[in-house]
Amino acid sequence: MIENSSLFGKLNDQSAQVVILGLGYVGLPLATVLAEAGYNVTGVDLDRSKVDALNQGISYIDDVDTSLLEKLVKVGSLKATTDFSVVKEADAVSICVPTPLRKTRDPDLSYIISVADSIAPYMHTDMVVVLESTTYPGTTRDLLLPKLIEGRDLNVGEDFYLAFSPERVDPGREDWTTKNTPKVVGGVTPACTEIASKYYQGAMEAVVPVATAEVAEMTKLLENTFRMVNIGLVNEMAIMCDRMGINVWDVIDAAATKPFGFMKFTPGPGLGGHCIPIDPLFLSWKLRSLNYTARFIDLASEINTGMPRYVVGKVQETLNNQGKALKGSSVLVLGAAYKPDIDDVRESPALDVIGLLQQGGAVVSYHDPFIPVLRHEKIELTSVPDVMAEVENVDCVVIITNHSQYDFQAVYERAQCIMDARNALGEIAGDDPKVTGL
Ligand code: SAJ
Repeated sequence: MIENSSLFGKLNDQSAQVVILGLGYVGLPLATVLAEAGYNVTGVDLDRSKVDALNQGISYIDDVDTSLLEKLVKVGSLKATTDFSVVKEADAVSICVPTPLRKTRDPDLSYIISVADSIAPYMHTDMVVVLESTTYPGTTRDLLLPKLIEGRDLNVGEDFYLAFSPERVDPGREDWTTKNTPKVVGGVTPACTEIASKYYQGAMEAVVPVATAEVAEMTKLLENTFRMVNIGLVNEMAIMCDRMGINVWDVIDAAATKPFGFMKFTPGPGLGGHCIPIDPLFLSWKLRSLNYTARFIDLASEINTGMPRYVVGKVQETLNNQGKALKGSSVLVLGAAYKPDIDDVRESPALDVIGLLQQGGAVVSYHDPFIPVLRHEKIELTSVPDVMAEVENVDCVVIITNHSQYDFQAVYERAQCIMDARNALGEIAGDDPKVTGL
């Protein structure tokens, strides 16, 4: 009986030794929550600066409070190392390493493979391993499991346990955190689901056991594909409304008054971030290997990746209305981060818009209060020091990221013309022809 195993007992009273592999925006919050719950947690990362910072009780992740980290390190509940051999003493291991896409847009599982190879020599009986990195269905069972048991007499679901649990960390969000966001857990066997659920039940407010690791892997992909496809839909709505001379923002606000059966998404200059543009492509890649085309994902991806070019076309239209050509005009890109009030430019549409403007012969500058320098492919720009002076000086301002600290009333009054890709001006502009929207 599982309940009689020593592992179950250690998970039940949180006396278990826990190892978190990867101390980034997922791993560090997870390590902190598990240590706070009473587990004895060791974080492992190849980045010595992360390991040193953690051992000094210094948080390098905004979502993790330094005073809490300092307390946990001081009482000995949490420490860090670069040495994977700590796994040989571990009762529970969570893998929180990146799963990016390659340049060819297919999944890069090299981090998962590297970690699996690093811990395989230390695998032992009576332990549970949980993969948290977003990936395509089947990774846990078909790729990770064989690497962990290769050459060892370990039977999954009997001697040790293996599961998948999607990370649902939204950096910067304060209402839903690692601790209170329901934790989906799916095992390679039912016993794996039970043990992995027990592991997280000791620290999370709600654990949602599901039948298999594949269900858990697919859950995450549905969550983020749902978002990506709906953003693609609303971006196409913006294009269609523009063709008909209808204000798409009025339409969306009116639709959002429906108290059921509708969820508000807003159009924009494209899809940024390390989750939404990426995760659905894991699914479409996997399905291609099964000779199936995930048409919604491909279409939404086509629409979303086409938005930067659509925005640049609108900039040309805006300048044209002023009797100016894009070539030789000065254009200020306002906001470079992929969404407001953060400092992350990964996959940001601002990068595409800047590149396309430069290709069109515009003299491009940018401002972002969180991003002092932009280096990406042929882009090498520094955020302008005086944003309002630049707003006044350029031929056109294009609003890409509506950081809350911008004074859009002042931007409207001082700019010669504006392309507003976020409806940041709202009612400020009225029907002023110097302003165009999506
Ligand atoms: N975007 C739109 N229109 C929208 C919503 C977003 O154009 O209606 C754009 C944003 O500008 C951004 C991109 O999509 O460029 C992604 O935005 P996001 O709000 O989805 O933010 P992310 O990338 O930080 O997504 C994360 C995800 N969290 C995890 O994967 C754990 C996502 O599942 C969350 O739903 C999302 O945060 C959130 O709700 O904040």
